[in-house]
Parts: sequence; structure tokens; C-alpha cells
Amino acid sequence: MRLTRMLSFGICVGVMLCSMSAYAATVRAICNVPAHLVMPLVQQNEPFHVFIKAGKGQWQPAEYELQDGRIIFHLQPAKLGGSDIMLLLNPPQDLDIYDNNPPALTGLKVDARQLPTESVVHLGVANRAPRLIRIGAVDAENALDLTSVSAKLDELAVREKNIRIESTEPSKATVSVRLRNVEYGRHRAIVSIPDASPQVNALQVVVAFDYVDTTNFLLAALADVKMRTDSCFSNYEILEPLNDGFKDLTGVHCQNDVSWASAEGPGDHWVEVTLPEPKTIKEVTVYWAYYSGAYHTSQKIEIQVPEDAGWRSIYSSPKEGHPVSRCTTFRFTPVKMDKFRVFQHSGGGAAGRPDLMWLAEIEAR
Ligand SMILES: [Ca+2]
Ligand SMILES: [Ca+2]
Repeated sequence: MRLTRMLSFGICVGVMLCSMSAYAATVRAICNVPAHLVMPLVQQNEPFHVFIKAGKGQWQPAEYELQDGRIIFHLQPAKLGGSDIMLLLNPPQDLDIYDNNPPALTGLKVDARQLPTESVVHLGVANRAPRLIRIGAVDAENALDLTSVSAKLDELAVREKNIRIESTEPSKATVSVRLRNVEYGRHRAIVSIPDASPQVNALQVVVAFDYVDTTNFLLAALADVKMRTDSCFSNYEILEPLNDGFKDLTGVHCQNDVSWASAEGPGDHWVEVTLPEPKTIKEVTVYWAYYSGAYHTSQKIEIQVPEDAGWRSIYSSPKEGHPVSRCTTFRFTPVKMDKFRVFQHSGGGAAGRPDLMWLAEIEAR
């Protein structure tokens, strides 16, 4: 476990960062003028083994003084050859402090698929997103720091309960990462497995994939789909962008050539979709308008199908709304239909502009 605490020193330019681990203490100092670093000693158990290095330099024995229950280091960045200084106090005998190599990748499996042991893989394009990444790692010099194993999916940390570590000896482990459900689009998972050296060399494995739709019934190039809306924003009267297949918006430009918007005002907004023939449909995906770096993800949506003279809801947004993202898929018990509508409740648009419905594409499959 690496603990950190911040220290600041008036005579130093920058900050000092101190970290303690179970086996030893490391202190990191950013300083570009000569400085004294004074630390209290809880227990004075000489002899001390202290090493110092700067930047990418090599560890060397450090000089220190013991005085009244304190240990004093004289930091000389010019002499050490850098201002990013690290001190290592009493490293254990079996720690290879000169270790600059990350753990090696010994195996990589995604779901049931065994992959080449490469640290960056692209799984390709598939209509199913991967759920489980399994990584084998071994460090030649040191133990692995299994308490610092981490994973991210699309820059969001994977929860600890979804990371499982199996290890039979300190330098070897198998790390399994369970991925959450993702929306259609491009995704990237990164798993990081560090060694226990003071350099914290980490094996990083990147698994990228494209989760795509291959059975969209609404694509204009494939079917004569009709659309109708409750209203249109001024200069957003063309509905073709809603099923032209184009959904990679830049975030800078979001006119009617790439999106459709409802009138902006209180009241329900909707897009009615008519298929040329009935299809059994299990989900509708809406790609939201993307403008000024923000996705306009509506928060209160229903998917409705005709019933008698009115409409029946087959999907309703959860109370908490939807995470802001490029697209949202609304799933429901499959229904055979030739008509449905994406219905936004009054005030159920994106935060900031709740009376607007602004979309880039609708898909159904
Ligand atoms: Ca290593
Ligand atoms: Ca489009």
C-alpha cells in the first residue's frame, strides 16, 4: 500500500511528497535549490540504509545526519543532476531498488478468446462488447504491488469489486477485470499492474474495441422509413439526418445537415418512425446532438407504439435519467411493430436546455 502525504518547504521551489510503504519509506522532493530535508524519527534504529537519486539517474548511497530524534538530508539538485529527487529509507534486503523494468505480460484472454501477448490490442469491430479481460503478469526483479492494480474503461475507473487478483507467488499474478455494459461506439480499457520497486514500473495493457450495430432497420440506405416530428427548430426542418447513418459529430458544427432539433419550448416533443413493413424490435438507440463539446442527452424519454387511438409505452427512462453520452440504447421486451415514436416528456431534454429535443440519429433493431 502506498500512502502519500504532502509536505511543503519554504526554501524549496515546488513541493515535497512523502510516501511510505509497508517495507520502507520513499520521499520525493521537487527542489531546484540546495535544501535541508528534516524528518522526525519515530524509532532510531541505526544503521540507516538511505539511497538517493534525481530524475532518471541511478540510486546512490545518501549522506545524512542524525540529530535529536531527527534525520537530516542535504539535498543538492545541481550535484545530483536533477530537481526531481527521491530518497529511499531502509529498503528491505530482497527489494531490487535498481529495477527499471515493468512486469512482463505472460497471457491475455478476452472472454473466451486467447490473444497474442501484446500490451496493445484492438479486438476489431463486433456486435458484442467484451465482458472479461484476463491478464497474466510476472516481474523478474521484484514482487508485484497487487494493492495498486487498477483498470479504466473509457477513462472511468473500474470498481474494485470488478477486479479479481489471483496470485500464488509474490512476483506472479492473474488479474481479471469485469467490464460494465457499454454503448455502441469505440471503447478502450487499460489495465495497470505495477511492480513493488520504488520506480513503480507498471505493465499497462490496452484493449480497444468497436461495439457496432449491424442490424439497424432504420438506415435510409436500406429501407424506405418515414419520419414525422411534433415540431422543428427554425432551420432544422429536414429530417434526413435522423437516419442517414452519420453520427460522428465533431462537436463544433451541429446544424440541420447532421442533426434535427425540435422547437424549443415547454411541451412534449417526439419523433414518429414508420417502417415499410412490421419488424420485431428489441431496442432503439438514439445518438444525441453534440455541440460545444457537450452531448444533448435527453433525460425523460419513452418509446411508444400505437394502441387503439393512442400510444402505449414500452420503455420509460429511469427516475435518475441517463448518463450524458454519445448515444443511449433503450431496451424492452421485443415487440412486432411497423411504427413507434421516441417521446420526450415536457422539460425532459438535456440539462441546460430541457425544452429542446436535439438528435443526430435514431436506430432500431
Ligand atoms: Ca520490475
Ligand atoms: Ca445522422
